[in-house]
Amino acid sequence: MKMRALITGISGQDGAYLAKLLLEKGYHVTGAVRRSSHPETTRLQKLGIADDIEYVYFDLIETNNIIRIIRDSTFDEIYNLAAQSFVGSSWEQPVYAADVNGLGVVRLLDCIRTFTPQSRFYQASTSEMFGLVRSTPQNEDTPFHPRSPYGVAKTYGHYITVNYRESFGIHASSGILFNHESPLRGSEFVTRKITLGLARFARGEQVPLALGNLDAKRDWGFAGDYVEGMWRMLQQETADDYVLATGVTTPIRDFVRFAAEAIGIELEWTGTGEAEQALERKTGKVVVQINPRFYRPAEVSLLLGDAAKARAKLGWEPKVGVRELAAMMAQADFDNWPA
Ligand code: NAP
Ligand code: F7E
Repeated sequence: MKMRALITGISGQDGAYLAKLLLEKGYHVTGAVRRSSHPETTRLQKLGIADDIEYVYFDLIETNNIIRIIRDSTFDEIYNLAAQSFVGSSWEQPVYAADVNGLGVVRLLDCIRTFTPQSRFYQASTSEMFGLVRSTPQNEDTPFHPRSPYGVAKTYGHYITVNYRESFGIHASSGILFNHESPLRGSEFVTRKITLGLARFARGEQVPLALGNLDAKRDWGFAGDYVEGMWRMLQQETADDYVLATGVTTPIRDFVRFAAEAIGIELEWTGTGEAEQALERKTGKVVVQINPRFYRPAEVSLLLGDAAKARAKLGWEPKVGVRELAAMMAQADFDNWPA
């Protein structure tokens, strides 16, 4: 009998990589997608797996819909990757973020408790819960101090996952994942915004790329490595919580430099604060400029993860470092331009 997995958020970056991994392992994969006038399977098509998945319409806001899906099938593993995942817009739609990223988790968990308590559950938690970090590096014992409606909602999602594990014995694990990226990353996240902007510049449309806070530091890994960690969590005899991270932190400015170098753009930085710019050394043209519109009401300035527990208990290791990641993304956008 094939193992059966349900992936919510399958149309997103992680959903696509996880679906590919599970299909390679011989799983039957059910993909939960939101109905839309234009069904979103672009990423699954890019990985060549769109036709290998059974789709069900799903929305984390609609309890009855979740009940029917969980009641009518038996899933060995349920991966809850669905979320309003863009931190920036969570200040614009804070109630929606709370509903989907917070209450959505308990809607799903309570259906599992009622209809299929033997299913194993993965919750997509986040380093954004550490927010205004209390200590560095951050691990499973670091206290949370989320800085955005997104982070606050995800913190509820994390604790309700722990609570259903402790209350009802559900095999529910929470993966506290630091930023992970890929050529399939959404275009509003800073890494992909950078690689798309640089590809556009390199291809001759020399429009400056407008960014916000270049001093923020992130621990960036490759999404393909991180979905392997999700799967490993659900293969453990006992459910638990794990940090997945590379243990290297990099300012946004350096990610710009790594990506630019990979496609042959040499940069020279000038100015400070809102006047900071990156010029192409060869031509003096402006490649990057600052637009305060992209500053956040409250910033997460530094994230640096300690994944020692995942290394020891899951045997998980990230394989792709930040320079290689930036080069992979920049090259893909350069090769595929116009996107
Ligand atoms: P993503 O590309 O933005 O994908 C999010 C997915 O959630 C999409 O499939 C989206 O569907 C779906 N979704 C949004 N609202 C929904 C709703 N109300 N009901 C059902 N589905 C909904 O995000 P990602 O980068 O793959 O991240 C996957 C998960 O990991 C998210 O929960 C995110 O918060 C979390 N996470 C991500 C990172 C990271 O660095 N990537 C780090 C830590 C945690 P549509 O295609 O219809 O919009
Ligand atoms: O921002 C700064 C911005 O939007 C990273 C999500 O997957 O990872 C992601 O959240 C940093 C921030 O990701 C721009 O201020 C500067 O400090 O790429 P981001 P994020 O907010 O870290 C976590 C772990 C998740 O869980 C989330 O789902 O970059 N920044 N200039 C900018 N950010 C954006 N988006 N755009 C800019 O122009």
